[in-house]
Amino acid sequence: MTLHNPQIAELFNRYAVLLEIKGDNPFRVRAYRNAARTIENLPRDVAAMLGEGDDLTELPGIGDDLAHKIADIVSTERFADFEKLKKQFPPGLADLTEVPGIGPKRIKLLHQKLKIDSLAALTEAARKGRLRGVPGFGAKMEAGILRVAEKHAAGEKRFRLSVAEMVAEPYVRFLRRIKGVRQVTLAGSFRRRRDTVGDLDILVTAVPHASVADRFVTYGEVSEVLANGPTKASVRLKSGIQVDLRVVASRSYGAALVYFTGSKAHNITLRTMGQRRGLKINEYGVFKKDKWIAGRTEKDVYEQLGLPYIEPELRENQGEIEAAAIGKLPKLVTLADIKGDLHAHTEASDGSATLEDMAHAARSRGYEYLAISDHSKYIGVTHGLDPARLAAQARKIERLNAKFENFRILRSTEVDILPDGSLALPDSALKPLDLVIGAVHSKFDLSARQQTERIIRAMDNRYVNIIAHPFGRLIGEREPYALDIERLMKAARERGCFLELNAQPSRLDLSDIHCRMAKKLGLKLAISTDAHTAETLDYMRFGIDQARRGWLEPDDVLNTRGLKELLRLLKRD
Ligand code: DGT
Ligand code: CA
Ligand code: CA
Repeated sequence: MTLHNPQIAELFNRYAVLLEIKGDNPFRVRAYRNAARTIENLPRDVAAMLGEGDDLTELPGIGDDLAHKIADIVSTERFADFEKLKKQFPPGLADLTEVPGIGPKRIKLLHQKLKIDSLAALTEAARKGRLRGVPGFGAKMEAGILRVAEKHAAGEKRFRLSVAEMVAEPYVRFLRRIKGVRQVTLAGSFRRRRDTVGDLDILVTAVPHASVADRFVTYGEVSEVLANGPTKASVRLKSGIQVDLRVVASRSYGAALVYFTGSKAHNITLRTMGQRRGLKINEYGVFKKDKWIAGRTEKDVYEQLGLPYIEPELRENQGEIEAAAIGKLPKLVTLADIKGDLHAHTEASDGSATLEDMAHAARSRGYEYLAISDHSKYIGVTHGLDPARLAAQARKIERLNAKFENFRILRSTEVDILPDGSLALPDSALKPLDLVIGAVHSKFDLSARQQTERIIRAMDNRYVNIIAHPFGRLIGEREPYALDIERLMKAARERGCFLELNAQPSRLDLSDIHCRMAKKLGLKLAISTDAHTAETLDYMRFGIDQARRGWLEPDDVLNTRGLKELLRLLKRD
């Protein structure tokens, strides 16, 4: 299994772009885009699903034809239709879509007006200011193009945490099966749960002479061996991710784990603290006058510095060591603290599960409530609900709720915030709901002041409770839009509104830094999955990861409250 979900999704997206440039049937174009989105958001690797005989046509937007194509791509490692279509165009043309904001129409325009047919040509034109004359290409677009070019030049590519997980888990299983191996632990930014990782760092303890590194480089997914020594190795996988391995003895496990979990800045501060106590700290242990005194567990290492254990998510040298020293570490929120999910979709709009299935899935996760927040009817939104459909859904929810004990579906909507800050649904449609989520899905290019005021205006509506994915970023695809987040947070707090930490691994919006800002400002956040399928209610854990990185405690999170208290907190005025 070689091509993973993100790569298959990318192939489909690029294919859709070429189809569109060619002027192919718009339904076909949309079908490939939808399929790309489905695959991208799957919680499991599609290659693994095929391996287990799963029927892909059960996935939303995947019919017989697409299911065959996916199976083909997985088994042949190439997308034949795409290769064929590509031959009709200059070779670099589809790469142009990597630039945020550049779609088929603009590519066509660039090609016709300036004969631009590759990223290199585009960069060159941007540098020389030749794009200025082309309609729709302002200074902002120019800056975006140059940013993408820089990233390419630096070979800098980071991978979403969820993608890294899909790649890492089978590798870890492979390593666990090697004879003589004891522990296998993922360290680095992966363990600190950063939203993206640059590479994977795997720490292994093993009996002496277990030849772990030699086996490590034989893994089927390896495309290139970068280094291979007795206790260290590095490889690049076919997915493009680099993986570093370190093998240590058991008595160094804790010290090595501290070292390779990082962050580097956290480690440097620890080492400096150690020096003041006459201790040397490295990946092999804590040493006093060259004598090993600790290193078996992480707790032992921190203890030598007079510190309690510090959770990996906090290890960014952002005050966690100082907080630990005075016994003021936060008691971080955990998945077990979450009492419900406040943002989910059903087949009524663009989700794929029924209301009943979503409720069942939420109950089986031990939740007390689930908000069903299908999209409002608005241009560009597929199957958005108008007031009549929303009211009908609310009645259906009430009938279902009558059957539940200790569980409730909350009537909600994800209503579009229009460019002027008004909402896509009238107040009369919002009033009967249990909670209203406002979201921006259009006009991303407003100035920070305009965008902030647009959202504040939406919160001026007394029925609005939560602002979804406040920055609108899509990790690796779309930059966050300009926003005065501190002003927005203060405005939310004043109005009794909340902001969302959207737990989709492609969003994670608000980010860790903004979680911390919200906590400092005394604004509670909702951690919500925005699930479009029953399975992806499990994305909650990705939201929890970022909340923990943002120092959030249960009290800082809206949906750690039981139903009664939640409804009280949602009341405005
Ligand atoms: P990444 O891969 O860019 O997402 O971030 P990390 O934190 O995983 O960084 P990476 O893979 O370069 O190194 C893994 C850990 O190893 C890092 O978090 C701390 C440790 N480390 C790496 N280089 C150094 C160093 O020069 N000094 C110290 N103290 N630690 C280092
Ligand atoms: Ca790393
Ligand atoms: Ca590394």
